[in-house]
Amino acid sequence: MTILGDKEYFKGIGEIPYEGKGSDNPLAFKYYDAKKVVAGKTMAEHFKFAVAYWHTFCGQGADPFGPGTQDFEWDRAGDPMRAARDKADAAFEFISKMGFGHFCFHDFDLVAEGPTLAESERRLSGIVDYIKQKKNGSGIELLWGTANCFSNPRYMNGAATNPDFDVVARAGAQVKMAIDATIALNGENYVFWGGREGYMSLLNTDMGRELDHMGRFLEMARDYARAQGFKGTFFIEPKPMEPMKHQYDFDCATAIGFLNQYGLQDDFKMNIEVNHATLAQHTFQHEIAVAAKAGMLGSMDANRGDYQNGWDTDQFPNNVMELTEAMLVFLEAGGLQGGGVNFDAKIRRNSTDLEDIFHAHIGGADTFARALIAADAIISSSRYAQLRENRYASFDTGKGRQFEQGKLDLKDLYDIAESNGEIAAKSGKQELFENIINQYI
Ligand code: XUL
Ligand code: CO
Repeated sequence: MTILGDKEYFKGIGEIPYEGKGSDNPLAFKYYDAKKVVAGKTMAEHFKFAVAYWHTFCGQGADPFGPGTQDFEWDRAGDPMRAARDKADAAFEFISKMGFGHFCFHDFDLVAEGPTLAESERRLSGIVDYIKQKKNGSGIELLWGTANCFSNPRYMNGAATNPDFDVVARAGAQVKMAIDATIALNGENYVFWGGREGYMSLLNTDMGRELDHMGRFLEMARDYARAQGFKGTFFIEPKPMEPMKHQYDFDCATAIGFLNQYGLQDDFKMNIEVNHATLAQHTFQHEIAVAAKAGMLGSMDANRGDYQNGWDTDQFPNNVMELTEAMLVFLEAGGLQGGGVNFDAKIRRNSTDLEDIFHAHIGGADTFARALIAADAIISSSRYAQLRENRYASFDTGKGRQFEQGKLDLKDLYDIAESNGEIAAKSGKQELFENIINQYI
């Protein structure tokens, strides 16, 4: 089997070349040069760009007000296995033409869920065998797999946190099968996004019990995967709301606290999504910084929200300024631990051409690349790092140093304050910092 299936889906579009910022070719990278070394690693190594199966090959542009608008050829076969193979052919053709090395999936992105658990498992193992052959020698790897435990109506009250044990067991079966599929495809990581793990109303919810169930469920999943020889990292993908009013993995700080409480901190890290950070009233770089501080900066779901509305619009990244700020934290943290940058983003409903999918991913990769180059230059050539360090200079010597070393007590602080008298104002210089970012973009 070749990367291209029997049929070419993206006709007239070849491999996307890097042509540099002077190029006017809409089907070329202007900044993303996979082999270019920035801060000691190639761009391909820094990012490990992944294509999200669900948005790119399953979504058809439906919104709450109307059905899909995107009628793509791989979606037309009636038979579920035929349709799944067509989709895999289209996926591998697209990923290889983009020159990316990874993809991510939910179990039932690969193939439609069957009417019974046994039939679903039969379908899943059939398509996993097919994709395994396609992967062979292609250079395309699975960044992570996950289970969709939120779309089926059975999960309307949650999956691992459902008040009905039978639903929890069903979710467990699904996660087991998704872990099996991930391992069979040599997946590098496994993700949990708790879409319906939360509540709509606390009136009918025993939150403490649900959190305990979630902790136990994740422990079981980890133990099962490890027993099967899975060496990768598990990621929690925080999101504060949508579909639930309140989700338990609200943001990185909440999810990290949860992992520590349930003894899961050595096997799990964060998968941070830009639009989820925004919904939690955080910036993306805030979430990266929180995860990095805990040693849990695992992976990223790249996208962006919309400033004029408050939901998860999953648009492709295009804001260089914001992403440069994020890349500063990313580089200073030493990059991602095991994960990569997954484009959890979709073309707009009225983008209905096949080439729109290419434009979207090219733009996303170029924005990341441009931000990385700028952030690296800021760290290595500007006064940014020094200016920030200077703000903390009073902790480098004398009493400040003793404070950091734990050598002072509260009475010592009192004595120091008393002898100091009034303190002179020291500017935070935010505008200067902002100007430095602008200068290097
Ligand atoms: C939903 C979302 C998911 C996860 C995987 O907002 O981001 O697609 O990335 O389940
Ligand atoms: Co996501």
